[in-house]
Amino acid sequence: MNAPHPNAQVRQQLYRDMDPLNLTPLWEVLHALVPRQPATPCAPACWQYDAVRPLLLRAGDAITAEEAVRRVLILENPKLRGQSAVTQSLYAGLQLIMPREVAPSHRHTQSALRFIVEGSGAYTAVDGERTTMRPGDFIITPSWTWHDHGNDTDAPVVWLDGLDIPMVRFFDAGFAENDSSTSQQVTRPEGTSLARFGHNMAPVRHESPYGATSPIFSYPYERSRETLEQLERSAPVDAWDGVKLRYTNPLTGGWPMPTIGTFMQKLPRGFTGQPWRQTDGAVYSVVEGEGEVTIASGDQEWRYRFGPRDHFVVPSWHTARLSSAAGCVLFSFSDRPVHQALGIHSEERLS
Ligand code: 1HN
Repeated sequence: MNAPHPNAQVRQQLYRDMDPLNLTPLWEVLHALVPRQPATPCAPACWQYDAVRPLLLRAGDAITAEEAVRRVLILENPKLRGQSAVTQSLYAGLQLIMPREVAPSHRHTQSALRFIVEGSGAYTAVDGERTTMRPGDFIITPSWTWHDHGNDTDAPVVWLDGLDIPMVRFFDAGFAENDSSTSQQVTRPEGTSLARFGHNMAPVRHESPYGATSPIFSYPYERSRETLEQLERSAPVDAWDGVKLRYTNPLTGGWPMPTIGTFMQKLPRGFTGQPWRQTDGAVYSVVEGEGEVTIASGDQEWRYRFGPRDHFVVPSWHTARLSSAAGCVLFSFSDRPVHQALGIHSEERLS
């Protein structure tokens, strides 16, 4: 044991005397405030769909979509239980909508993404336009737009919700409102937004209809998959990412959402990826195929084998590597747009 500092008692008395004035000494916490490198409290985690699905379907018996408003099982980071957070800045959940159900119309300042996991043919309506949901589609609900969901098919439909809930909570900037009707009125035929903005063209006299958010609110899987397949055949495969693309806002070339970056990648058959780490923690949804992710931090290591519809989270500044014997397709999202806007994004590609 070190001998106590000669001033230890003087200091303790000083701290006690300042405490009632809501004062505290920086020098006791400085090292934790500015760590030498990111020190997230988040842990890696994996949710296997085989384990989650029965619970989701039981939720389908236990509560209606209308009662629940949104029937969702939140994917909580094991080290952030009770905070409705998958990382410090992001929320993720799996939402179920049963045949003939409606999730009532509302709007909020939080932005949402939907990534369709199971079932085909449910719809989400955004600002008067419906979009049919198919597995692998990436769909956006821009901040403060009315949205409701419905399922006119005979099968349950499940999607991954990604929202910037913890971020908006951090900024104390959340507003929300319920619509006067359960399902909003349809004012435009399906596909109008994609036709206007999704073909490398744009209306001649347009304003960005959703501010910093993409005017396309559905990015169909068919197109993403075809693109990745073509690139796998015709372009070099990245040693870290396989074939990986980010989704874009066609009006700016930037991210589709101001707070959340989204990606889709294909790992070719037999891919053994190099390790990397980056400051933006990311959530992955497995679309097709199988593989393995290894995540390491300090002397700890996590290894998850994954298959279709499984979800996992790679926290900030954890070293990760992906491999796939059979080949696979992965969707992912992170808070990278915010890191970049603040000039604090950092990435290391290791080998
Ligand atoms: C929300 O509005 C949806 O619209 C899903 O489907 C998840 C989680 C927290 C707050 C609002 C939706 C949500 C949410």
